Amino acid sequence: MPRSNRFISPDEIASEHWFRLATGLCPACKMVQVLEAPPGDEIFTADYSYLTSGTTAMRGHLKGVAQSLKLELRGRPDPFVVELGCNDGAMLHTIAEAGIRHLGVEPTQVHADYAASRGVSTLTEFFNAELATRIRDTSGPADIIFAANTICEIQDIRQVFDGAAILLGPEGMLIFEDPYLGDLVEKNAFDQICDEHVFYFSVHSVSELAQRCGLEVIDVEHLPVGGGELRYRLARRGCYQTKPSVQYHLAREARAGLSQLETFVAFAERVHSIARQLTDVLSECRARGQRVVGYGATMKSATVTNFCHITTELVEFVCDTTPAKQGLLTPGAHLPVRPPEAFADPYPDVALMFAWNHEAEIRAKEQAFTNSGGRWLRYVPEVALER
Ligand code: DWN
Repeated sequence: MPRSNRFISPDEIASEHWFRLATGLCPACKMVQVLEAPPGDEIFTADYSYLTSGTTAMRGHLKGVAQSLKLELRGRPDPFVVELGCNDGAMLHTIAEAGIRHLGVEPTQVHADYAASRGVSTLTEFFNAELATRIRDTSGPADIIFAANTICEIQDIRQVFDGAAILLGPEGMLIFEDPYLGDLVEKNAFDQICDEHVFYFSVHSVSELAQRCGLEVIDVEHLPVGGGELRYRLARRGCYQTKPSVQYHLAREARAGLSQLETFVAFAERVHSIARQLTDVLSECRARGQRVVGYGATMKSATVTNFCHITTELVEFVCDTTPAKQGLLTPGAHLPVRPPEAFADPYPDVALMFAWNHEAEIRAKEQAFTNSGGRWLRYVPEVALER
């Protein structure tokens, strides 16, 4: 597979980096993870393209996170919030505006600079135990460490949890949200599997990891963002009473067999069937002379287009609102990425919904496409071409 967020120009095709995308289940701690992935400093380079504020859904979600953290910190003397992977400051700028002491740890320079322009204090570094010690020595312990779609992307994950145990105050909390293994399996969302997502967390695997670092999961919340995520709330062992949500999700995971290899063997079989069906439907559309365009050059679409061998023979191009992706080619499959205006110029017959986790927003925005007879083609949770 290619790197899922490396959109390239034609002259970069020959030097494109490929790696073996395979996942494994740890028999001991039940963590699901990729077996090989490029190191973080080769993924989160200075021009890393993903912008948290790039979609309405994520902007709104992270504003809500900031508002709830402000409420949680109300009444505390001089609280200190640290965000790991603050990206363009989509969450922290609200905390900064409220005058709450904060720090955004963001290794991608272009995003850290943009966050700083929004009044966010940033450090352009990767978080680890050494940096945690430095932050604590200079700024004191953190009341809250927050991360969204970040911790699952850090290979040396012990460094993150050990760092959190160093940086958090006695009653401090580590709150993070990442794509949920339960949703991935239930929705057949195989496109969530890619180089950036090193770990596919469950409450079981996060609890095991937390225990090894002197922390424990005290609450869990299921979120609709990103195709289905869990928000984990961790604290020092014994500091807080554990909420019923933890046992609820552990029981749910046991029923779903999320710790058994058989579950993932069956998942793989479903994915192969979806891949066959998707390429069959696309080939039939093209055989009938219909135009097919991709909607949303998502990171997730790199796995779909390369696993299903989707070329420009099947999908003409992909439209996307992200300026940094436009005019480039998608990773591996090399589908041209064009601005959103190209979608209606003229409308295709079929639109392949790569950004399925934003479907409601997209369908509302593209009502004219549907009204003109355009049809949406989905592949999550199964292949479905509208009638
Ligand atoms: O884990 C991650 C998730 C949170 O976001 C990151 N490592 C990378 C990224 O994954 P993704 O690219 O699959 O995320 P999205 O938010 O599903 O990507 C949406 C893409 O679709 C963006 O490139 C923007 C585009 N888009 C569009 O062109 N028109 C999105 C909407 C809603 C639209 O109307």
